[in-house]
Amino acid sequence: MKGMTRYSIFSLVRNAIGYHEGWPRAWRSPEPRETYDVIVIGGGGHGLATAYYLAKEHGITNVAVLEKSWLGGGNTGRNTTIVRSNYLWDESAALYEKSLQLFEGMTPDINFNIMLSQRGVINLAHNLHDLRELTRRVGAIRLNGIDSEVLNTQQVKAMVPILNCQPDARYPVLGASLQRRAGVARHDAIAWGLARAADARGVDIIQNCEVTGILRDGGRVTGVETTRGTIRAPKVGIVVAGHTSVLAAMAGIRLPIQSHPLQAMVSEPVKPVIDTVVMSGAVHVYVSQSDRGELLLGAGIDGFNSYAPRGSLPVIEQQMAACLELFPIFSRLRVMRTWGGIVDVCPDASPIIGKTPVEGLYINGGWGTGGFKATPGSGWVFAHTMAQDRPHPLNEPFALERFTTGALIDEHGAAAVAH
Ligand code: FAD
Ligand code: PYC
Repeated sequence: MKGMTRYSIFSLVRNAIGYHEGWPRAWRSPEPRETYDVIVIGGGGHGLATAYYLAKEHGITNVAVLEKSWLGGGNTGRNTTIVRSNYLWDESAALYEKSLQLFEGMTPDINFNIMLSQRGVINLAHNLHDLRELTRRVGAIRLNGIDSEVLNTQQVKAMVPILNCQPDARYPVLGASLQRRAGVARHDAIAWGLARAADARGVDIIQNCEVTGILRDGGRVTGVETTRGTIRAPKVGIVVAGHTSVLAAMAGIRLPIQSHPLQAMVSEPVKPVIDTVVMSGAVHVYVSQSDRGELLLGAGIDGFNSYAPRGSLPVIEQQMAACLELFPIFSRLRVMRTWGGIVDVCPDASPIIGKTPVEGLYINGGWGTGGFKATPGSGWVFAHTMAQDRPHPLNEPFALERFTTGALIDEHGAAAVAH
């Protein structure tokens, strides 16, 4: 309470008993106009960040974000909130580091607390190969000026006392990599804060507006068909995560993307037991603890393709088995909820951000299991690409053409969660 004014205490009490009545809307709910300068399809974090940076960095405010359901109801609201920039290749390191830096300045920038908690992310090594690979990665990451370090078993145990570090464990812990600036951020806050900030700059955010067709005049895009009528624009960005290939197909473009379910779960809340994020790519489980005390657990993708945002029981079972090998102390915890999202996976586990063969049509997708951490960076480079009709140097390597030139950016290892 220290530092709170009498007004804010009064306001807190009044709102607590007043059913939140009379609160102003955080963003408007306008009817769609007939035309805009730019249409962004998809009201997840990446679409909202694109709209925000179009307005803020490029002065383009005649923008509509079209969302088929509610803001952040896709992967933005379903992910496990891990942010980090410990990627192997220079191209990825630069992009994800830009994003982490934008996250570091985002709360004051959009005047909304995104609850960035730089509690560190630990990636475990369970055998000598893991350890050598991880050590090589740490070297590459540091060469790009990004913080990363190798921990030995004792250092891991000191940071995560509840981790089973016995030498005879089924998955012995031989060491780990640590990025101290990595951590978690509140996913809903990022969607809501970006929506409010974009709206304040004049962007129209239109929910319950599904894009059902992409309009072309020869080789140019001219707008979209939606469940709320035709909306025209000379520039259209597709930012729809698991549905990227569906939307691209509406414009006659075939993408090398597959959509898979990715699941996560939370336990009942308990007192603080783990104050960092622990991931094991080899065992396929990762754990952090939420502000409410729940253990937040995730695994790899479900192997089958699907557009239904739920997964299968065997993946949950396998994930729980792995989790209990690493953290026997969790054996009596109850799982409260499980859910899934649909992730869009490229063959090289890197995203596609750039122009398409259709003039005025741009794609930002293929983030697979790891796009939350890229939210502001992705929006920032995509806004540049759409505003200037050419990629920013940071997203130039992530063009669609790489699948014909062969200049792939293979980040399967850095994905941390198999995809
Ligand atoms: P979304 O938030 O999915 O937004 C796309 C929007 O497009 C949706 O709201 C959807 O409704 C809308 N849309 C789709 N079709 C249409 C249409 N026809 N018309 C209009 N709108 C449409 N990444 C990390 O970095 N760290 C993590 O810890 C992490 N954990 C994850 C855990 C799980 C369980 C899942 C599922 C994903 C996780 N990810 C994580 C990945 C991350 O969530 C995504 O890569 C990222 O959120 C994608 O953001 P987005 O804005 O592109 O997508
Ligand atoms: O990319 O760090 C990540 C991640 C964690 C969980 C899912 N993706």
